[in-house]
Amino acid sequence: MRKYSVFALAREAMRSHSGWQKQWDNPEPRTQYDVIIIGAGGHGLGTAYYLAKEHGITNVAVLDKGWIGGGNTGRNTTIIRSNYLYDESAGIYNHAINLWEDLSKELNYNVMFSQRGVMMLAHNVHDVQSLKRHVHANRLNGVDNKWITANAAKEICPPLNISRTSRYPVVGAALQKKGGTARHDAVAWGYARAASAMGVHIIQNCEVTGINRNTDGSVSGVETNRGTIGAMKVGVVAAGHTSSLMDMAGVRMPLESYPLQACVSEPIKPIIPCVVMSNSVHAYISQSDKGELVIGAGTDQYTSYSQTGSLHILTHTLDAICEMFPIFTRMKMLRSWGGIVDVTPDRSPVVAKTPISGLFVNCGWGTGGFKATPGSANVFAHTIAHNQPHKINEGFNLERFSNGRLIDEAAAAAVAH
Ligand code: FAD
Ligand code: PYC
Repeated sequence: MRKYSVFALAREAMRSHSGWQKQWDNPEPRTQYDVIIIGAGGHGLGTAYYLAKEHGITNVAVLDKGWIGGGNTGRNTTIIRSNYLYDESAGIYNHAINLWEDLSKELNYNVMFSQRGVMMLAHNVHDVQSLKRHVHANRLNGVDNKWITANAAKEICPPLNISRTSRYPVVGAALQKKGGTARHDAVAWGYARAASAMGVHIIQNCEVTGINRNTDGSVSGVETNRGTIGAMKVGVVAAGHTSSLMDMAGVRMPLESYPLQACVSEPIKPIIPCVVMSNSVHAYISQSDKGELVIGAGTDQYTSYSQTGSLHILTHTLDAICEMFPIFTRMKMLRSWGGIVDVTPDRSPVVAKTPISGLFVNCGWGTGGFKATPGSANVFAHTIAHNQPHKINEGFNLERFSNGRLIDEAAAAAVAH
């Protein structure tokens, strides 16, 4: 089943861009930076880019234990939408969509943002109520989303089976037309190239093994497999690994890490014109520009740092996809893979200061942080530069887990999380 390694292909592709590779391929770390970002995924690289571009802070290093975009940024299924229930979420995900719309131009790098629409299927009365509630809440927040009938869903996406006798009958759907997809690794490469051009150091194969503190408790830098590196401020943006990194600074995080997996089929001619998600059966599908059907499963039901999901979870997803799209029953899987996502108790992220002076954290995006990449990076850079949150990420703080001001988005994704 795991026939090709997507990461070997990604590495190969990066090597072939040797001109850019030279710019970010392991510069010697300086002894002192203004800001160190731990994690060269889209959120970390984007943060460095906005620190340099919007706040004039260029003495920045982005450290990664592997290679850029080798974490969840290069492993996700690229769905972008902002149809979340609560005001805080509408704020941050819509901020992201607005930035996505200009990102290719801004970075001079084609991130292949495609607003092909995201359709969320309702299969029963509960789904109808929940999705209609989201539609109403979204419209009040200026987020586009509308309710459509099963026939309208079929008109938009002809391979969808809407027979009343199917195992998961479709009784309607919510459609966010501004939602869609982008090319995941292009986002990391685009931010990396642009940040590097402004003087940011991007240091791969550099694992952070400790977070150092001054005698007054504030952050003084990090320990790495390439030695001690000093910094006035440190931002942890290491999805899936946040708890162990924050533990190095003595901060206990309200997070659990789970494997999340996906797969693609062999490539075929264009057949799925939008993203189709089913919250009830935990399956979703879209088609990449290369023609592969991109299919995602739910999280495993146990915590783990393994970057492989359990086979029965993927099997369930493929069963559900074949029920909803019988036309795909004889398709062949090309490859499958997994990532590790970290999940908070209310399924919303933390983009915030921490109790340690100079230490900031961006985590807890769970199964849904790709869509947020530009928005999250933009407000995290603001938070680091100003030592206080941007209005958009004020609610995504750590204090909410003690004062109870939770942002409960547990029903927001079509992914078991
Ligand atoms: P990452 O890209 O994971 O980057 C973190 C980096 O930190 C990694 O490169 C890692 O090597 C590095 N790191 C970790 N520990 C250390 C250390 N000690 N020292 C140095 N570096 C370290 N979201 C969506 O919105 N839509 C989707 O369709 C979607 N589908 C998904 C499907 C799958 C299968 C998975 C796994 C996730 C999916 N997500 C999706 C979630 C999304 O991928 C993540 O929320 C997002 O990519 C997180 O980006 P990041 O930059 O924070 O983290
Ligand atoms: O948040 O839309 C999402 C998503 C889809 C797949 C994984 N996450």
